[in-house]
Amino acid sequence: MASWDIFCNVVDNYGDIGVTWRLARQLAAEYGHRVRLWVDEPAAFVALCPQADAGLARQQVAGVEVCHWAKDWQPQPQPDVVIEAFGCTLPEAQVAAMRAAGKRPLWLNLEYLSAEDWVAGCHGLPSPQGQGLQKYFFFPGFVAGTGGVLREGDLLARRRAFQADEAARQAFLAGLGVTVQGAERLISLFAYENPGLGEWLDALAADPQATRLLVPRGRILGDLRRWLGEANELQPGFVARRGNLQVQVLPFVSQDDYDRLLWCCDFNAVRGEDSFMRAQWAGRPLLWHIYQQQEDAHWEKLEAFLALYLQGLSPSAALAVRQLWQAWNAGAGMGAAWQTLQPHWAEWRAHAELWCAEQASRPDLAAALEQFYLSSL
Ligand code: TRH
Repeated sequence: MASWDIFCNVVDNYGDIGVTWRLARQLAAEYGHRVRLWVDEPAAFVALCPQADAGLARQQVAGVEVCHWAKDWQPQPQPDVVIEAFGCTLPEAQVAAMRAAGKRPLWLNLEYLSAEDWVAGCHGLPSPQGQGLQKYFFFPGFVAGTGGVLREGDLLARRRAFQADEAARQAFLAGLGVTVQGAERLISLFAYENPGLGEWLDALAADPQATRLLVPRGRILGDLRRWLGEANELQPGFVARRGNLQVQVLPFVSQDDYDRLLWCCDFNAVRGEDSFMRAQWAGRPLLWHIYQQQEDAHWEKLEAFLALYLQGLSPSAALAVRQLWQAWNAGAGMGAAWQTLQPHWAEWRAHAELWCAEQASRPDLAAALEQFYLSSL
């Protein structure tokens, strides 16, 4: 057992805390490590983990000591490993304490997930920090030579058991106030603001196949409200029908329940990094709203992922999926792209499970971190 400190600065949204909270739990549960998670915005953490208390400076949750990373952070006893998540700058006092420590912790900068080619070349590289102190770049990724992606050891078994258990699915959905009518297709929607939403919803409303769209509270609700022509802000519990489309607004659920929601749906629109990965583990077709970066750098990241993900699909299905993702991220063209996709559903669904299995055949991120730590001893 070793001690790990993970530092998380909540930039915006939930991805930073979403990834670090998941990693912290896994390191504690599967490797028996003593893990402290330092987060500067406890409210963001509590959104994902409602049983926690945003007012506490320290609390033990799911085997992890979750601590408020306050501005006047004071040096702590040095752990064996320090993870600086997503280039968040460590407290000066922490860096000074590491320099002064007789036995220096392994210092890792955990980077954002990307499928770009350069990632494998940069994964694990050291960066000298003065006075003999090193920091190492740890890059998650989808291919050999990268740090892998987060996946708990029992995740796929739990997911498959849940998906095979119709009563469990119905009970979970009922807990959210969702009752599926007949052969309705279930779609979940988690996205940034998107001007392309209306075109997609028009297509769903006109589709011969009935759809129930489940929308956890979040940034897309404004676009949804405008399309519906509703005067008031949409709240959890809101339900409306337009043509063959039933829209239902859900609360923002715990991270574990969000997984279950993805497992329940036939199609998941996700965003950022963590929900994007979780939708892949759901083994179902997905639509990725990528986090926008300066100078459109996100487009290369999107295309790099598609170049991997679409391998094995027929050329026409691959083109249809690519066009759908491009339309969603461009915020235009969703109606036509949705129509083009229709003949390819069965193929995409089978492919999603194959992609999931292929990714699961690689070491996951926590295993790769553990290995890196052990090799450093
Ligand atoms: O919130 P995000 O947009 O986070 C983003 C990305 O990580 C992006 O790469 C990063 O640069 C930026 O933040 C700063 O999307 P993401 O990564 O999917 O994180 C959302 C988290 O919220 C994820 O852990 C799932 C969780 N979630 C719930 O727990 N309950 C919910 O109801 C929903 C919708 C999400």
